[in-house]
Amino acid sequence: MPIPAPNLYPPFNIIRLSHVDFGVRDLAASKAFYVDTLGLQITDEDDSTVYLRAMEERGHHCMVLHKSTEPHVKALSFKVFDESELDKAHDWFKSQGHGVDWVERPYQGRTLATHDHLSMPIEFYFKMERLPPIHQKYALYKGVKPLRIDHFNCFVPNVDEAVGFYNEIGFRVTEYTEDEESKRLWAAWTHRKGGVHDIAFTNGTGPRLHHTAFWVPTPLNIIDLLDLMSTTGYVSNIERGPGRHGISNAFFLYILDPDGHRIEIYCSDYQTVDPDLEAIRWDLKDPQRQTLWGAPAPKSWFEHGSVFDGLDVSESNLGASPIIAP
Ligand code: DHY
Repeated sequence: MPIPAPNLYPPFNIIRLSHVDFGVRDLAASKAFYVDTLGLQITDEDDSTVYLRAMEERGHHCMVLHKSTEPHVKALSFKVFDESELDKAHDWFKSQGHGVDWVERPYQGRTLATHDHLSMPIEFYFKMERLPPIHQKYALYKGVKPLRIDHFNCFVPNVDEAVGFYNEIGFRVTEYTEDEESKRLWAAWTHRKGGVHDIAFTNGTGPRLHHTAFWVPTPLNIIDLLDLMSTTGYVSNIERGPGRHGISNAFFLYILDPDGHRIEIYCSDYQTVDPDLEAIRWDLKDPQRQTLWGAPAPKSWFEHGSVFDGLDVSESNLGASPIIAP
């Protein structure tokens, strides 16, 4: 299927991805990973929950960790332009038959909890508590010096359908991988904020979260993180990279947190704000689409993902063939 024409006047205006809420089994272990090793800043915490932000972020949190018996993802959250756009989002999801709920979320104004076409929990809000800037408090920079959350990537059983749904709510495709034989999408990168992606979709058992990415200042910060992780007990948490992606042209590293939630450290993609930007097509058989330098991704990268809370992913949701890249 060809990718859809961009929907330049969506039913409501999403600005960008905002934050992710992870269920984690051991808050102390997760803090050692996200705060002491990666360098995210704690903005609030109690015995069961930790709120984190990255160095450039003015909103209260880009990640919430809550104590849980099993690892899971509670929801993926997006910021809309203003309160009227939030009401439009509510009305649109309701009109499409998706469940809608107004939920209480600390440090956020009115928040809409709903689901996408695969029942993946997504939330929208327009207002979050603002914090003083810390991007020039250089004494606070640690770890990989994470600047901001950059994107989500989700495993879905049918990438064409996912692109269709998210295109309706305004996400525009920047790059995609097509299976030459079936002409089906194998993966697609879609954005609202003017980078390569806010949310990408990868063919696989789903919906599950493949990874959450953080933007860092330079590739050298990634090398420093590798040196740190490999000498502080995290060598087996390093999964793929470092390398340069073909798709997005970003410098990357994939690591796994103590519960197996995958984090991508991501540096330097390109601007995509033009409404008439042509999406870039890649052939599934081209090994350089993943890593420009040719190194293949490990098997775990195609198979391992985080489940959403309460969302059973059965065999029937296996992605279409070929589920694993050649
Ligand atoms: C790719 C994956 C990403 C990303 C950009 C490009 C391509 C790939 O390795 O399959 O997660 O952020």
